[in-house]
This record gives sequence, structure tokens and C-alpha cells, in this order.
Amino acid sequence: MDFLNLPQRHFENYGFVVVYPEIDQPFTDRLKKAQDKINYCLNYCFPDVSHDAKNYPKNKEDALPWIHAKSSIQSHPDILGLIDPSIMKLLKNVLKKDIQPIRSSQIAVRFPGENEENPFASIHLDNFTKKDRLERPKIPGEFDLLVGILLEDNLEKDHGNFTLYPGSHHQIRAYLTKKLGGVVVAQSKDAYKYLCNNGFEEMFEELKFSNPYQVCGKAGSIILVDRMCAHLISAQNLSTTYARKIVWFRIKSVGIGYDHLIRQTGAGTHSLTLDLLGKFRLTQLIDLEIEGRCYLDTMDTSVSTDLTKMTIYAKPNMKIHQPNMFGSMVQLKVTPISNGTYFLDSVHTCGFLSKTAHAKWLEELRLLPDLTTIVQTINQTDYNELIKSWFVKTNQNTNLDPRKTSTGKITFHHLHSLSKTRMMEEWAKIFQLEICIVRGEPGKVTVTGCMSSIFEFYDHGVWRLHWSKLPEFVIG
Ligand SMILES: O=C(O)CCC(=O)C(=O)O
Ligand SMILES: [Fe+2]
Repeated sequence: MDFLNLPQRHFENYGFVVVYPEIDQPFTDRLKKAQDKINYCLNYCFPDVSHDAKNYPKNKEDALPWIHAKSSIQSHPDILGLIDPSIMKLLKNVLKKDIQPIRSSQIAVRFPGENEENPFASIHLDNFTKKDRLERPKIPGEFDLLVGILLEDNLEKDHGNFTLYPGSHHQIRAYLTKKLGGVVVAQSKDAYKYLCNNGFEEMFEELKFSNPYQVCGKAGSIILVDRMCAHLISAQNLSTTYARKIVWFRIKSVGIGYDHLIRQTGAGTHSLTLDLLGKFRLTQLIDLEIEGRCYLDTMDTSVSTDLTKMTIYAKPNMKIHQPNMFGSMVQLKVTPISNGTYFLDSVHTCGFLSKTAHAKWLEELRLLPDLTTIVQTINQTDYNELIKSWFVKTNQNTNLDPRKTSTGKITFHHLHSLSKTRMMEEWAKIFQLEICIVRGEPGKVTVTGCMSSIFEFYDHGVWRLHWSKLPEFVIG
């Protein structure tokens, strides 16, 4: 298995990521072993559940035999074996640290009908629930990362799905940082003490998370969750026959401290703004982001001090346009105003569009109804068509005879890029001009042919490129 495409940024932005591995034979075998172990145990406690769903437990008391039984298998090699060396490598990559051997797990089955009353009341951070703080002899050991493996497909919502509040890890870290005296003073070990003493109730009351996200996935999907991401025990399970099964691992790095409790990123210090951004992006973009069509960047606040804005990177369609006028990402700057409303401040590409063309595009994108549509449009546009739609006839100098053959000399401040020169060659063909390009500093382009075409070429082929100053143009 190869996880090199793990969307690390997704994990950092939202506090979780679901990795859909390509499941190979060794992993299938491991999954099967774990499934068999758990199903054997379930069948032992609730005979024939797989054939007769009504045998599932109806309440906590009914479930007691299972609670006891599962504790006897949570450290069994068939269960721990789910974390194979490739997953181990993935976890190391995410944590950027070595990982301690995994000695135990938590088998979490959500039975039909479970959590139907008020699933949202179960919001928590692991280790700091009332039960952890007040009923256990000591708070369970600290860990860095919560990792779950789905044992069976969990494709529909409201089927006991693991449910979390994306982005809440930023809000929580920001809250704790502020509570403990601000960026300069706050210490992660104090955050740990604070949570041990106070739990999270007061904090959650103030932070008010929104847009709980139900994770869906296939058997074998791996859910990585930031340790500070608020989550529910599960969504309600409306099914009468389906039990959701996840094995959870609480991953500890070597030499674990508490530094993951509050990380003092720029982003972490501005809870209000992040709260707004968190709510905002979820109402609009999360599904697209999960599909890898765009990502949201609220992390690089060290670069931008304007915290009222967020940046969305949307993927342009790389197949249709040639050469690439739009770079590999289109950057949108957005000011969220309230849940769902926003102002699109700017659009920018690292491709070759001029300021004028950017302005034109911005105008067009602003007409679209919402951010989802904007991102989808950027994903799907045929950029050749788009550029063509911007082509306007130049105001030709009527004193010039359009049939006369002339030469136009364009001097660029610098011209190095091969794809820019290729593009100009392409366009010269369209305008039936001969072209000669000398790259360098300055760069020189000479086009020969019909005078009106030379003007058209200059207009279409040059000002739409990404040079802030129009290059010198001499015709004669
Ligand atoms: O049932 C689950 O998948 C997770 C439950 C949970 O959040 C926990 O046990 O801490
Ligand atoms: Fe939990």
C-alpha cells in the first residue's frame, strides 16, 4: 500500500482525514482476521446477530457481555495486526516522529438504534470526559493521534458514523492559548492541567461548534483524527440491521510530551476568526475538499496578517488547455461575512494571465451563486474556450493598411519561460504570422505578416499574459 498522496493539508486544516487505501491482499487478509475475531466475539455475546438483527443489544445493560468480551481481544495480535508496516509509515509521516509500539486498541461497535436520543450530547475530547476525570483511578495516558480503521463499509450517514467537528482543533487550541495567558505565556503542560481539572464543558459552551461531519468510508478506510478535534461517540444509527465497527488506536510518539495540546501557530491565536472560517467553509466546501477539488488555507496566517480573509486553492482543469495559462492552482481570496455569504475579493493564478484578464475573470466568477459553484467551475472549465471568450477585436488604427505586410517587435523586460514562448508560437500560427523569439533579459519577439494580425497578436497574445507592465511594441 502506498499512502504518499495523503492530503496532509486536509488533516491540518480540518483536524482529520480519511485515507482510502488501495486494499491489497495482505491488508485484506489482516482485515479478515480482525473481522473474524470481532464477529466471533459478537456472535458469542449475541447469538446469531448476523442472521437475526433483533438479537442486537437494546440498551447498555444488554451490551455488558460485549463490553467484557471485547476487552479480552483488544490487544490480540489479530486486531493489532491491522496496523501493518505501511500504515505505521503513514502515521510516522503524519506525526513526523517515531511511534511507540502499539499495545492495545479500542473496538467500537455502534449497534442498531444506538445513540438515537441525542448524539450531540456525547461531544468530547478523549481522556477529558467526566468519566475519565472523576471515575477512573487516573486519567488515561496522553496520545498524539487517534487512528481508526473501519472494519466494514460505512457508506451511509446516520449509520453510527464516527462524527467530528472539523476545524474544532484550531478553535480549541486557540481557546486554551488565550485562557492560559496568550501566545507568549501559554504552555501545553498547563493546557493538560487545565483540561484535567476542568474538562471541556466550559470551553465547549463558549466555542459553539457547528456542522458536525459524519465520516463515511469503506472497509479498510483509515480515519486519522487530530487529538484536539472535538467529536461525538457516534452519529445515531437509524439502521435496524447494521452495526458499525471501527477499531481505534491511540498513537503515541516516542518521547511524547504535551506539545500537541496547544501548538502555537499564528492561526491558533485568533479563535473568533477561525470560528467564523470554520463554520463558513463547512457550509460551502467540505465535500469538494474531501474529493480533492480544492483546499482551504487558513493556516498561513503567518504570511497574511489579514485574518478576516481565507484562501481557497481550486484545481483548474489541466487536461483541456495547452499551454497552461492557469498554473496548477487557482487562488481565491474570500471574505466570509456570515454562514454562507461571502465576498470574492480576488482570483489569481500562477499561470500567465495578465491583470486585465484576471479582472475579467473575477467579474465572471462573482456572478456565480456560491463558492461551491465557483470551485466546480474552476475544476471544469475548458480554458481554451474561456480565453477565447475574452478575445475582443482590437481598436485597429484605421490609418494603417491591414493588408500590408509589416513587422512587429515586442521587447519584454525578460522572457525565459519555454511554455510562454511556445504559447506565442501557437498564437502566431493562428494569426498566420511568422515569429522569431529570442529569450533572455530582455526577451525579443518579432512577428511578421498582416498588420491587423500583428495588432491582434499583440492584443490577444500579449496583454493576456502575466506581465504587469505591457512590453514595448514597435511596428514598422
Ligand atoms: O465509537 C466510536 O467510533 C468512537 C467513540 C469515541 O469517540 C471514544 O471512544 O472516544
Ligand atoms: Fe473519543
